[in-house]
Amino acid sequence: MAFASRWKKGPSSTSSSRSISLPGGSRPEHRARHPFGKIPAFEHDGFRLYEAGAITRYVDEALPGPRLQPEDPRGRARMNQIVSILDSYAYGTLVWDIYVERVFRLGALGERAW
Ligand SMILES: N[C@@H](CCC(=O)N[C@@H](CS)C(=O)NCC(=O)O)C(=O)O
Repeated sequence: MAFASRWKKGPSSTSSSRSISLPGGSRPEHRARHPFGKIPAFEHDGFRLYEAGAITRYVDEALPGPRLQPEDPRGRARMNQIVSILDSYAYGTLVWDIYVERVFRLGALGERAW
């Protein structure tokens, strides 16, 4: 979600996507950007932020480009409901059970992440 929003807005910010699943946990420089050692971690003009929802909404509001969120309250509420459903009920299956197991681990992207 955070990466998709950056892609739609353009490359004027940085975020960390390197593998953090290293023996011993995430690197100290990553911990400085995300105290829980997770991804994504994001920086824009010296402003650091973590948590995908916060990053995505910031990208939408602070960066130029097409609006990513519906303008009307009901449309935004529906969007937030869908994001929450995906985070709460679909994330584990989609990311860890399917993407990580079948794409990442099997090297479908041309390299092994760990
Ligand atoms: N609530 C956080 C969740 C962050 C999160 O769990 N990220 C996952 C990847 S999508 C992660 O870093 N997993 C690796 C790990 O837990 O070691 C957010 O929305 O940014």
